[in-house]
Amino acid sequence: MAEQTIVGEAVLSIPWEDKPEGCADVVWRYSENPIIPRDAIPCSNSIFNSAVVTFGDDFAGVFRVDHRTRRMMLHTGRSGDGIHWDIEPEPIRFECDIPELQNFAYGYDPRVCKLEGRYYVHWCNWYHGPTIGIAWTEDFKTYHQTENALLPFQRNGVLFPRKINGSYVMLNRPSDNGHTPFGDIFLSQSPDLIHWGRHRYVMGTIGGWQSTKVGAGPTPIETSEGWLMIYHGVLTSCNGFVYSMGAALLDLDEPWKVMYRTAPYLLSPQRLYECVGDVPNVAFPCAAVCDAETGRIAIYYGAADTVVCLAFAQVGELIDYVKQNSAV
Ligand code: BMA
Repeated sequence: MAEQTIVGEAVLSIPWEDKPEGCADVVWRYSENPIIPRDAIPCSNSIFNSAVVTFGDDFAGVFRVDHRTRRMMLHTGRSGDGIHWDIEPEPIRFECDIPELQNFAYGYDPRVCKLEGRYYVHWCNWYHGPTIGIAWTEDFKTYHQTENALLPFQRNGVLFPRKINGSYVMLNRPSDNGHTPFGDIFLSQSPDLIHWGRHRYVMGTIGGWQSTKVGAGPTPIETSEGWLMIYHGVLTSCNGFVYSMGAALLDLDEPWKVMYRTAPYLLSPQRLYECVGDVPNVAFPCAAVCDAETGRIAIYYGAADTVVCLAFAQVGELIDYVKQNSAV
């Protein structure tokens, strides 16, 4: 095994499947994909772009469920193995004492970050346009919603799992009110998870599969080589947007500094469940569970805006690949 290591906890129960014989990919798909079908609960039109973390000896998560009304809602899910999930039939009702934010209109593309003993949920939250909503929970039963992090229009808010140089840090992606045809990744810093500033540019589009826009995916993974940021990149084809997955290594102390990023994609929509659905040709990563002991990474991604899928990587192999196939 390569010597690059994950800084974090051991998760011996991580979902895992060895790379198939003869597979040349650095990120490979779970053979039983999709792991969550679109109709897993009675109200769901689709379940995708969802966030998963370890919770005690088990797993918990916040799932994007587009209802049959086509309202975008967030639901709690629980799992013993990270693969088979029980999604609650009722959406999350956030506790919130801020009158202006109590009227939850929609939420989508959640991320969950374990930070200082709490689980912070952040998602694309409507407040006169899409912005980044934040709530925390300790039990995945009661969720305490706090201030939106930023002004509209924003998507893909992604918290780092610890303070860096005394500040909380969040990646974000300024956007517009629609199906944004542009988008670079920025980073904002906060003393208290309420007030955000000291904004920094992280990275933008560079061509090919990442030529229209880019956005951060799972909680960045701390490694011996820097923060491993898995992200999505978008290409505009004559049939519309194509969402693929790549990765970058960010400086540990100044994470707006990109050291390496993948010129080729790591995974692009090629399987039927990624190419056919409510929005074809989408692979959209939102979460990763990592085992510091073995270097295993399990990536959760939404496919075709319809279902939830799993893919796997080995940290050493992934970091070597990012370094050797980089265009910054
Ligand atoms: C983005 C977001 C994602 C979605 C993607 C493709 O703007 O809305 O939730 O997966 O478009 O439709």
